[in-house]
Amino acid sequence: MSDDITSADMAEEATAPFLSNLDFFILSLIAGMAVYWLFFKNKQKEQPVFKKLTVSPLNRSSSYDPSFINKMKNSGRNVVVFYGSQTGTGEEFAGRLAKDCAGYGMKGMVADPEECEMEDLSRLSEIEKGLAIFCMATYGEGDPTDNAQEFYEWLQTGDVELAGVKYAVFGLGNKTYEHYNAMGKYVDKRLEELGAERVFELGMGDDDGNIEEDFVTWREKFWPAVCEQFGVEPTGDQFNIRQYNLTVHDDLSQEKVFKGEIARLRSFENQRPPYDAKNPYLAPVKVNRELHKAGDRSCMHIEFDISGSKIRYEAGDHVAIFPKNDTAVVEKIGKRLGVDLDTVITLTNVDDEASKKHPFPNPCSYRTALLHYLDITSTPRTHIMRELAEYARDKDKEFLLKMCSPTPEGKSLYNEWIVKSHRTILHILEDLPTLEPPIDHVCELLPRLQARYYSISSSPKKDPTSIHITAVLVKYDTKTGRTIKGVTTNWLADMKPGADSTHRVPIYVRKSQFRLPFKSGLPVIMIGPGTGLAPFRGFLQERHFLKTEGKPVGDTILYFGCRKKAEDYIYEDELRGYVENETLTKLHVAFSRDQDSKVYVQHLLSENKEETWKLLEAGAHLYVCGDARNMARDVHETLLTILQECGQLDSIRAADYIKKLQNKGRYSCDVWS
Ligand SMILES: Cc1cc2nc3c(=O)[nH]c(=O)nc-3n(C[C@H](O)[C@H](O)[C@H](O)COP(=O)(O)OP(=O)(O)OC[C@H]3O[C@@H](n4cnc5c(N)ncnc54)[C@H](O)[C@@H]3O)c2cc1C
Ligand SMILES: NC(=O)c1ccc[n+]([C@@H]2O[C@H](COP(=O)([O-])OP(=O)(O)OC[C@H]3O[C@@H](n4cnc5c(N)ncnc54)[C@H](OP(=O)(O)O)[C@@H]3O)[C@@H](O)[C@H]2O)c1
Ligand SMILES: Cc1cc2nc3c(=O)[nH]c(=O)nc-3n(C[C@H](O)[C@H](O)[C@H](O)COP(=O)(O)O)c2cc1C
Ligand SMILES: *[C@@H]1O[C@H](CO)[C@@H](O)[C@H](O)[C@H]1NC(C)=O
Ligand SMILES: *[C@@H]1O[C@H](CO)[C@@H](O)[C@H](O)[C@H]1NC(C)=O
Ligand SMILES: *[C@@H]1O[C@H](CO)[C@@H](O)[C@H](O)[C@H]1NC(C)=O
Ligand SMILES: *[C@@H]1O[C@H](CO)[C@@H](O)[C@H](O)[C@H]1NC(C)=O
Ligand SMILES: CC(=O)N[C@H]1CO[C@H](CO)[C@@H](O)[C@@H]1O
Repeated sequence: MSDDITSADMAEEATAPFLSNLDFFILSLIAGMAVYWLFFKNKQKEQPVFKKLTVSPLNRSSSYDPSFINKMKNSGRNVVVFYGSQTGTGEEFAGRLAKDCAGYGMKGMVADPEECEMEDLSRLSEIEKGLAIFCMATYGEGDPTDNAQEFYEWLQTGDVELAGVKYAVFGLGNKTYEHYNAMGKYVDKRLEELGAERVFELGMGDDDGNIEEDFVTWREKFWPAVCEQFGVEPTGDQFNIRQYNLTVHDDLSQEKVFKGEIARLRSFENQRPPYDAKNPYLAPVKVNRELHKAGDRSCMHIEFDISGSKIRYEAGDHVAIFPKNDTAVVEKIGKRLGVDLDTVITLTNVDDEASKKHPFPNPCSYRTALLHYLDITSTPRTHIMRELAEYARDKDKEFLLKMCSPTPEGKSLYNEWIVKSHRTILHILEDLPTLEPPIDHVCELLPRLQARYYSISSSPKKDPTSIHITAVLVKYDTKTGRTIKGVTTNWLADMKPGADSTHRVPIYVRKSQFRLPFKSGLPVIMIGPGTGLAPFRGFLQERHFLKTEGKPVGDTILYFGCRKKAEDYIYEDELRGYVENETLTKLHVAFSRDQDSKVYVQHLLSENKEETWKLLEAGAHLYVCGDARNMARDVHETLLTILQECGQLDSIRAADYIKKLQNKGRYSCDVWS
C-alpha cells in the first residue's frame, strides 16, 4: 500500500486522526547505489543546458596570442589536442595524447577551444605533419561542454573550408544517456563535411563501462594509424616525461601562498561578487539537521546563508560545492611518503606555451594541494599507475606494469584490483610497500578535486537569503575491508551552524532548465523518490507562495518514494502540511520496503494512469528527479505504457508524444547517479 493523500480527503477527514486512514505499501528491498546525473530533457534552444559560466578572464601573459597556429609554429609543434571537458576527463586524455607525441618524434600541445581562434583550424595544413585531435565530452541532451560551446556553434554555422586538415576525434560519454556521445559523433562527422581528412576512426568512451579502457584501446590503434599516414615511427623513449618542474619556497610570505582559493589569491578573505566557478562564495551554514527518523543511513538538510552575497537563484537550480578532503587521509599520505606537508611549492609547466601554467593554484603547501585541489579518493586511472610503476621495485613494479599493460590480463587485473576494490592512491601506497614516488610527481598526476552539484531544495520566493540542499551521506565498505567516505557529504556532515569561518562552504549557483511552467495555472506532476524530492520542495514553496499571492495555481501532484515510512520519509510533516493547505493536490508515497514486494513511484503512477493522461492532455508539465540509472528509465517506460493504454497510441506514437513533451519543455529530468 501507499500513502495516497489528496486535499479533498484531508477535508473529509478533518476530525479523524490523520494517520489511521492511510494505507502503506509494505515491502523489502536492497538498494544498489550508483551515482549519476542529469539530462535536462526540455531544452529551450536559446539557453544551452550548461549555461556558459562567467569565468573571469585568465591573467594572460604578455605573449598571449589566441592564434594556436602561430603558437604551434613558434614552438615547432605539429599536433594540437583540443578538449571539450567539464569535469576534467577529456582534458586529461588530451594531455596524455599530447604527451604521447614525443614518442613518435612529433610535438604536441593541449589547447582549450574556448581560448583559441578556432577559425585558424583551416590553417593547420600550413604545418608540416599537422594534426588536430579532439577529445570531446557530451552533456545534457547531447550538448557540448561549457568550454566547447563556442566551437560547437562555429562548427554549425561555419562555412569554413577545412581541406587538407587532418584530424581524429575521441568522444567521451556515458551509455546511460539517451544522446550517447553525441558531441564526439557530431564533431567527427562535421569536420569531414567541412572537408577535413579523418586520419583515424572516431573513438567513443563510455563512462558507464570503463572509459579508461576505451580510451587506451582506441589510442593503441590510433598511433599506428598516425605512423602509417605521417611516415613517423615510435622512438621508444617516452616514459616519465614530467610535465611540471618543482620549485620549493623556503621563505615565501604567507600572503602569497594559496590556501584553498579556486583562482584568485586571498579571494576567501577578500570576497567580491559576482560568485561563480572561479570565485565561489564562502557561505555560512545556518542549519544542518538530520532528515531520517531512524535507520543507519543519514540524509542532511542544510541551509546556506547567502544574505549579503548578491547571489540569486531560482527553484530548480543547482548549487555547486567545493569540498575539502579528509585531513586524516592527507596526513596519512604525507606520512607514508615521508614529507613535510607544510613545504610550500610551485609546480610550473615545462612547456612555456601551455595555457595551463600550473596544475592547481600555486604556490601552496603540499597539505593545501592534497586537501583542496587534488582528488585523492577516486581510483587512479592506468596512466597514473604506469607512471607510479617507475617508483616501485621488484614484485610491486612487475605487478603495476602488468596492470597497465594493454593485454586482457592487464585490463582485468586493473579492474579487479583498482576499480572493483575501490583502491585510492592511499590504499595503493599502503598495499605496495616498495612504491616510493616523490610527492610532487603524485601531485602532478592526480586529477583535480571537482565541485559537486546539489539540486537546490528551496525557493527564493520563500526566502531569498538562503539556499537549502538535501543530501544523502555517502559511506560504504569496499572488498578490501576499508570504509570509503564520500568527500563532500562527509565534510558537510561536520559543518556546524554559526559564524565560525571554519564552518563555511565555498559555493556557487549553476542555472538549470528545470523550471516550473511560466503559467502557474498549468498542472504539474512531480516524480522524485529519495533525494529526488529536493527540487520539488523548492517547487512546492514556489507554488505555495504564488497561491498566497492570489495567482491561479494548477493541480500540483507529487510522487515520492522511500524505503520505510518510519525511517527515510523525509520532510513528511512539510508535505502533509502542503496537502492540508491545498498547495499539494495529491501526494502519492511509495514505501519500497514496508512489505514483501517492491512498490515504487512508477507503480503508483501506473495506478493513476487515467488521471496522469488527463492532466497531460490538459497541458501538465511533468518532472522527474533523482536516480538516473534505474528510476528515471523505469518511469520513462511507465509513461510510454500509460500513453499507449490511455491515449490509444501505438508505441511509435507514444514515443513521439513524449518527444513533443520534451521539446515543448513539458517533460524535464534532473537526474544523477
Ligand atoms: C545535477 C546533480 C544534482 C545532484 N543533486 C543531488 C542532491 O540533491 N542530493 C544529493 O544527495 N546528491 C545530489 N547529487 C549527487 C552529488 O553531487 C554527489 O555526487 C554526492 O553527494 C556524493 O558526493 P561525495 O563527494 O560525498 O562522494 P564522492 O567522494 O564523490 O564519492 C562518491 C563515489 O562513491 C561511489 N559510491 C557511492 N556509493 C557507493 C557504494 N555503495 N558502493 C560503491 N561505490 C559507491 C560513487 O560511484 C561515486 O563515485 C547530484 C548530482 C548532480 C550531478
Ligand atoms: N547506483 C544505483 O543503482 C542507485 C540507485 C538509487 C540511488 N542511487 C544513489 O544513491 C544515493 C542515495 O539515493 P537516495 O537516498 O536518493 O535514494 P534511495 O533512498 O536509495 O531510494 C529512494 C527510493 O527509490 C527506490 N527505488 C530503487 N530503485 C528504483 C527504481 N528503479 N525505480 C523507482 N524507485 C526505485 C528505493 O527503493 P529500494 O531501495 O527499496 O529498492 C527507495 O524506496 C544517491 O546518490 C543516488 O543517486 C544509486
Ligand atoms: C550531467 C551529465 C550529463 C551527461 N550527459 C551525457 C549525454 O547526454 N550523453 C553522453 O554520452 N554522456 C553524457 N554524460 C557523460 C559524460 O560525457 C562523461 O562522464 C564524460 O566522461 C565527462 O567528461 P569530462 O570529465 O571531460 O567532462 C553526462 C555526464 C553528466 C555528469
Ligand atoms: C596579472 O599578472 C600581472 C603580471 O604577472 C600581475 O601584476 C597582476 O597582478 C595579475 N593580475 C591578476 C588579477 O592576477
Ligand atoms: C556514468 O554512469 C554510471 C552509471 O550510471 C555511473 O556510475 C558513473 O559515475 C557515470 N559517470 C559519470 C562521470 O557521471
Ligand atoms: C621550470 O621550467 C620553466 C619553464 O620551462 C623554466 O623557466 C624554469 O627555469 C624551470 N625551473 C627549474 C627549477 O628547472
Ligand atoms: C502550508 O504548508 C506549508 C508546509 O507545511 C507551510 O510551510 C505553510 O506555512 C502552510 N501555509 C499556510 C497558509 O498554512
Ligand atoms: C570528508 C571528511 O572525512 N572530512 C574530514 C576532514 O577533516 C576533518 C578533521 O580531521 C574531519 O573531521 C572530517 O571528517
